[in-house]
Amino acid sequence: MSKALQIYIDGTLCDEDNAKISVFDHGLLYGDGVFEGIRFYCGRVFKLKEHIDRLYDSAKAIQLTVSISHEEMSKAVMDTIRANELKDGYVRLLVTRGVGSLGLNPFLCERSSVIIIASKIALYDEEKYQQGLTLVTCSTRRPAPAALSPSVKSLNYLNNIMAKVEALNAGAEEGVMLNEQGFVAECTGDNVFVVKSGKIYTPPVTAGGLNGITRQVVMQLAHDEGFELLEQDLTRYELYTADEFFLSGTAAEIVPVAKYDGRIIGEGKIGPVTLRMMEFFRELTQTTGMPIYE
Ligand code: PXG
Repeated sequence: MSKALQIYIDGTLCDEDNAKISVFDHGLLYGDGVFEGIRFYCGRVFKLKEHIDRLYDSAKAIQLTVSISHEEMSKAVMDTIRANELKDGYVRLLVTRGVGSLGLNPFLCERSSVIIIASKIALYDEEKYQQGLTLVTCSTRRPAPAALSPSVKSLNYLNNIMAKVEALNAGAEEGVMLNEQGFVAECTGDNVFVVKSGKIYTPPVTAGGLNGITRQVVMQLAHDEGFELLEQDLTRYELYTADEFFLSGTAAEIVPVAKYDGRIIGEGKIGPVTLRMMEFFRELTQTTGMPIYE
């Protein structure tokens, strides 16, 4: 039997069986809260500062006061990984609105709660990283920024989950989500990139996707390696006719797409630019990040 995970809740580490929160927490009642998914590799946390900064930005945007500082949050993440004696894995960091009453008013919640889970994650089967994913377009659209900013990484993921359900029902691994105008926004938990005639394209954040940290890493790598990368509105046409198509995300890392809405992408196998980006990304994750055990 594997050892019980040590879960961080508001400054205390406890066994997973005892890691419990109130049924009156507005994170549960209303999806009122924010989260991050962070990876660590070879005993180093990848892009920790970027994730913590985005968490606090999400919190600020929904007027949620995080009870601890950025530095305390970083330390809590490190402590939780150490308590679980992990070197490679995935951290789920949540800040919930906290315990309140039955009623929407978030200001009746006394104190937000911080929950940190350090564990493992595998989104897609290993062979998909060689063969590529099958994608479909979802009819579920990303909400307009005026409804709910897609930049807020909130605990309310029902929009993305409904899109994922559509993709799975269609026998695909992932779904492409469009915005209200019909431009490509992102996938249900990953950002989208295509390659055409040697240039890399990705939708701008204003198209309705999250400004993924892996997305930013891909953009930086592309720049460093001399690729031309353009942020521009994309339609399904540009995805269908791409030479290569790949997704980026903390959980997914970089994963190629082989088939989309029945169309074979490029030659139907992992393309040279995607392969290079995967290699560069791997190199970066193995050699950078905040050391956990020093
Ligand atoms: N878009 C959305 C909607 C996301 O939730 C990304 C893009 C990629 O962003 P990062 O910063 O990770 O490169 C995300 C984050 C999952 C899962 O289980 C996915 C994410 C987070 C947590 C869980 O699929 N993706």
